Amino acid sequence: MIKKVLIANRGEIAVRVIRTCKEMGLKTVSIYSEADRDCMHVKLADKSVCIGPAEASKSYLDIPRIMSAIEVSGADAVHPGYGFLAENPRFAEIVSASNKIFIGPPSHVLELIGDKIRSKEVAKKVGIPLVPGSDGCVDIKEAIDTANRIGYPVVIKASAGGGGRGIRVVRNEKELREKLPLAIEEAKVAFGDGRVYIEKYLINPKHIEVQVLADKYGHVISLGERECSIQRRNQKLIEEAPSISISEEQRKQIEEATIEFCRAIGYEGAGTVEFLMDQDGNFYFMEMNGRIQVEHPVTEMITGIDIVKWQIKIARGERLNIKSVERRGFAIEFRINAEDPNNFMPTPGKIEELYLPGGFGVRVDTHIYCGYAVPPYYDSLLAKLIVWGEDRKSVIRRAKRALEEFVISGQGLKTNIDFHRRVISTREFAEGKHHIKFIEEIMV
Ligand code: MV4
Repeated sequence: MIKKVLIANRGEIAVRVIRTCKEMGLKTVSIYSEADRDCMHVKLADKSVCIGPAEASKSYLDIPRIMSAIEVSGADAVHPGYGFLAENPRFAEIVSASNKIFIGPPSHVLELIGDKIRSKEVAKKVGIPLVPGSDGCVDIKEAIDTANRIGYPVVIKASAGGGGRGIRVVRNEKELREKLPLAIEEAKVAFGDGRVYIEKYLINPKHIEVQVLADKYGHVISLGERECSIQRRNQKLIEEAPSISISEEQRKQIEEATIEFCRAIGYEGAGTVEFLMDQDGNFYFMEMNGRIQVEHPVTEMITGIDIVKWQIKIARGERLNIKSVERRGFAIEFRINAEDPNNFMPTPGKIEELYLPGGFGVRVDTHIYCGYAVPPYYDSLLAKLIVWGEDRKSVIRRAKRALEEFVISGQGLKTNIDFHRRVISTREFAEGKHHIKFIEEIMV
């Protein structure tokens, strides 16, 4: 049974989770650092525990402090949100060993999907296409042999990396000889695991991911794909569902591949399988993410399914009794960041004026309010604007309208609201021709 949930996170996702807990009749406990006393998640929860100083390593990332907060508050479950400890197998294990419920996949599953080499082995075994590359981890000799076989450019990836961390592109053998030892060293330092592998580097692919729910009894369902190609330096900026770049046939294929993968690893909870699609429309498995994602609302908007609610239901042992998932219309999410639109540097500061957009088909997930001071210690996400429309043309029109209504201002505070308006006004975006290098190459 779950009666009281501790939310081991901050910002908009903590608020998002608290809202669903309340609707389910569950008590909520929030945790906060000394920099977050005035945060919305602290105000909304039934109870709050200060867990330490501003630095994340001494607060939101500090497992003993969070375990103490769970103990003193009497919470019986923990929702980790995204980032921080969300995919940390050790945290999941400690929570379970303390007879508390971790709202997420089991520790051993997090361990497996955190290991990109093992994940790719499973994907290969169940017949999911992989980018041509090395068979597992490589030393310098195997790396050169692989690159000669598949052709340059190739990409070096850290097995313990993911989400764009620990990736290096190399264009010839000389570069490979230089960069492979650096990549191994860097992976050892960053992840405590120096294993790296090689893949053919895809030119201007699209990033497409599939959202799943899986219960404890082997039922896995797909909630459809999201297209997340509008990003900069591995920070997604705009996500949408469904993708307008794939056919019904391709959709069926990636959804089936995703379900096969989740079955093979005994996945539990909400999760996402990431693919890259090359310019000829071929799909390749990249990795699986075992958390609620920032962009989950676009899937909620087209399916009407509350993904956080299902995370909790699955964690308390309920069966996935969703017969079929209807999908209706199109949804787009814009990440509104406190950043300078020219150099993308964070611009923390106090919010002095705030007008949120609203109206039919508009959802805003945010923790900010007038008078709130955005602290410099954490990520710069201020709000997510999610817009729904019957077809893609109308969702873009509605998005323009909602972005125009959106006002956030304050001393020194800048946002990327106008940048979003420029992106969705491009022909490439309208036609769905954007790819992962769109911002760097076209929006300069
Ligand atoms: C790639 C790639 C090109 N070729 N793999 C970065 C995130 C990680 N999940 C996979 N990533 C990439 N893998 C091959 N073989 C380009 C990227 C990539 C990327 C992918 C999705 C979204 C944004 C990206 C930004 C830079 C690089």
